[in-house]
Amino acid sequence: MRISKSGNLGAEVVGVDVRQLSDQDFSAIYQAWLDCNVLVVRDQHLQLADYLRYSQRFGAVTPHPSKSTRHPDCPEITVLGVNKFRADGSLNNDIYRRGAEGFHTDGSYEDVPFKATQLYALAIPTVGGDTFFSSAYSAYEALEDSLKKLLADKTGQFVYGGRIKDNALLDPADRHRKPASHRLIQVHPETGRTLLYFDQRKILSIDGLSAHDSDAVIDTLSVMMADPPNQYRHQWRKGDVVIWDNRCSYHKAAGDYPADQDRIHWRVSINKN
Ligand SMILES: O=C(O)CCC(=O)C(=O)O
Ligand SMILES: [Fe+2]
Repeated sequence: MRISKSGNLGAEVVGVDVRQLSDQDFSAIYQAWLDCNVLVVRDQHLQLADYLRYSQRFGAVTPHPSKSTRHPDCPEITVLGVNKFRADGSLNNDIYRRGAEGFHTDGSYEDVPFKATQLYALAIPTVGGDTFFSSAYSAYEALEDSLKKLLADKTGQFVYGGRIKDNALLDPADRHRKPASHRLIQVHPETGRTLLYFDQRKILSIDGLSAHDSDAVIDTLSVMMADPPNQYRHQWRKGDVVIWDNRCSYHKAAGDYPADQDRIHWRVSINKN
């Protein structure tokens, strides 16, 4: 097994079969993931059960709230990129551009957000379809001192769909959940590093500010998140298994590949334990 790190964001592992991974090699992978926030394992050949078993080494895997996109034989696995054309032949952007509407962190609408998300690439288009990542540690460091101070003790309210109610992938009965509350400046529980916890697509408001000031701060942070500092762009290959740390990174899909080609991933949400 060989692990190469590209700076402090993104690590690549080659020469390993995750179906047969020793505890020692898994520890090295886990540490590289903590160090680099995003970890890519190349060249895997996995069945549903293999993928689930490997994912569970990072923590408990739970079904995603979008029921319509769960794998029919395995609810813990969401399938990305299938059924992107409607019966009338039109392109369904909720599927095709899922995750492409801006940098975000997954599960901020949960009281305990997903620790990690992992994707396994089953089909990759010939062009486009990359995923962009960036570091929430770097975003914190890039904040003006006045904003670091203002946000130090603030919490935000987060809900699936956020201020614009972008929640078409949820069943109608699941669209009215209570927002979750999270501190905006956090210390990562495993690395001890300080980060900005923010998701422009899911945040509703910042507690303790007037509606005007809350919107103004959300707008300022959203401008930074349009092109956040310290990015890694992942160009997918079939067989890649990529895991990212939702506690300290943001990501977005490019959403730009030819729609007549397949881009299909198995996706899991990994919880704290
Ligand atoms: O398809 C991708 O590249 C990422 C989609 C996404 O945001 C997610 O799976 O959470
Ligand atoms: Fe996402």
